[in-house]
Amino acid sequence: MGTSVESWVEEQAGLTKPDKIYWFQGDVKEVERLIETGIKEEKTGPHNTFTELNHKIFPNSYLHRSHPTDVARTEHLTYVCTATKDDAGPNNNWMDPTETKSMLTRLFDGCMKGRTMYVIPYMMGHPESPYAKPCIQLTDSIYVVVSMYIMTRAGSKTLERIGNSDGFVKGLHSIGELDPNRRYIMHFPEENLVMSYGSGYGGNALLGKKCFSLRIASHQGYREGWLAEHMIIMGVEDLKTGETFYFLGAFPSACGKTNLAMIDPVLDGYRVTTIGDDIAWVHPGPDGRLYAINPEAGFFGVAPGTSDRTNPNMMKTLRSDRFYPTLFTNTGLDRKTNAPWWEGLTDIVPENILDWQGEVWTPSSGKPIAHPNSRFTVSLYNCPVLSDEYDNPEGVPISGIIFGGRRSNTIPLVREGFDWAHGVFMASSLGSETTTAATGKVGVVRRDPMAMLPFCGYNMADYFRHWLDMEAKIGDPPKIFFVNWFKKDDDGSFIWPGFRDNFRVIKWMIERIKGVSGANITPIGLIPRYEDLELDGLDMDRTTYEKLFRIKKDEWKKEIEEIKTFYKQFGNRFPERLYGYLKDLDGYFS
Ligand code: GTP
Ligand code: SPV
Ligand code: MN
Repeated sequence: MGTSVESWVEEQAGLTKPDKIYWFQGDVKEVERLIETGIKEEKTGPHNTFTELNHKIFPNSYLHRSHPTDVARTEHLTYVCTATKDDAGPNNNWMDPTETKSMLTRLFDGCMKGRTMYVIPYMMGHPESPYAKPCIQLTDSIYVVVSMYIMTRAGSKTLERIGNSDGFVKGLHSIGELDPNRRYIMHFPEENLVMSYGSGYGGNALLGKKCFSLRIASHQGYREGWLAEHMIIMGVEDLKTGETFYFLGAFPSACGKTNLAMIDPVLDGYRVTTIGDDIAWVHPGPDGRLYAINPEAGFFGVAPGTSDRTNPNMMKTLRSDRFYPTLFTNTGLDRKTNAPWWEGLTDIVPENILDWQGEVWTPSSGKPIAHPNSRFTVSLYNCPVLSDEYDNPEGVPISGIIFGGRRSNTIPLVREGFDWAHGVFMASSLGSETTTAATGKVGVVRRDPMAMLPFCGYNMADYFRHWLDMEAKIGDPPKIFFVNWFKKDDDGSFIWPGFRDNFRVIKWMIERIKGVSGANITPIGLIPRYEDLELDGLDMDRTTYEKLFRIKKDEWKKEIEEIKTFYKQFGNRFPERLYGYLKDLDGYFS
């Protein structure tokens, strides 16, 4: 009799029928060999596993071109299969677990014939952390193995930790035929199991990321009294006093988390250090504060818009040669230098360039060069501002939580919640314009509470109650803020400069936490007065300030209606307390 891991792997191999089974050890020589194999893999159309890039420009880097229909998360093909539909809630697609399994059994049957099945043991979280979780992913994609090596703590050590227990999270993945009509990202939170078929894209295929660390883990957190969140973790050090304040920050996909997580402050006297850019596991600590860890070990970040001007620390991360390798997925390729290129990297487009599908690009084509959701996969250890606390198994104590969305209008640059519950209300009402991180229409406002709509593995009504109940478990709750970097002027341009200037807003938050800065009380929250914001070096007069903070009655009436419609879907299960805040707002604006 083998271990539970061995018997589970055997069972899945019996179903998928690979030619070979390969147990991933997790050493760098092995990864080099896998990349070599990937380079040689047969190219099917523009799809191609790895091409070596110019290591003088980006050390250890390789380009991956995905299947052209497999470039983003597919939320309509993503399901949470709990025993009852109500437990998944109106926020999730749902299918009966037994029916789903028989459908998936037919799909997975023999799907790895002629292929190798890779067994990836991995940890989410530092192995010594009380909050870390051991997992096993099975996959038939080398791109996924190499990505998991960068994004998680992967390798055979995890097998020792699991031993003969069956307390590990199971993930079965096959790229199948990469056919969008045969694509399913299926979650079984009651069994700590994910089955994903037909996609090789990050959020669909790296099962430690959104599938486990958010959907399954949020369900675990609900049962066990903690939170799994779509959040950055950053430290802000005041160089004068030596104090560090840790923040969590939640923004929907492609709305600025990576940028904020490693912001290079425009203001002197502060230093920001990064702990995570996408996922945080948050636990109430013994001292009554909230503690957060980043379960991941890498960044899977949006390439377009990333440059030395907007995000110098990410550019340094990509130029670091510390950790092998770095992947670029669906960027363009500068044929002269053999380096990746994307919109926003440089002002001038290189002359001899291939688009993300490997086609010669001409300005008259009107097509993008890099796919708008093209991404890089790079180790956290390459980040020049990685926090010393990143590897602290206990995590860091949180002083402030920031929520934000992408909104052309209505929502001001920043506001502070009156208290924890009001902060939870603001977060539960978060609306944001959709982006290319998920397939579907771009630029339409949808409610995306806590930036978790696509990732909450259970009924969001229960999730909101869980957030409200958290207050009683923490004596000293962090302040909650809500930001919008994306408000637009009548001519369609962003009013706020954003990026490194966002630090001006962070500074106000720190002063609020310390209790040394003022604010105006408004019906939608506490708002900085013009004089409360440090605007030195910015050409920003009171008129612009007005534009960023003006509360327009007609816009808010519309907002309130949209929030009401969203809340109503949850029926009686929805917490009354949040309706209370909405009623107050409604009363004020009507
Ligand atoms: P996921 O990885 O999808 O969860 O997204 P993310 O929230 O980490 O997104 P990211 O930071 O990569 O930002 C996505 C896009 O928003 C990029 O194109 C950025 O250039 C742009 N962006 C980030 N911060 C700002 C800002 O302050 N202002 C403006 N106008 N754009 C920004
Ligand atoms: C997101 O879409 O929020 C991402 C990218 O962070 S993925 O991991 O693909 O979900
Ligand atoms: Mn994300």
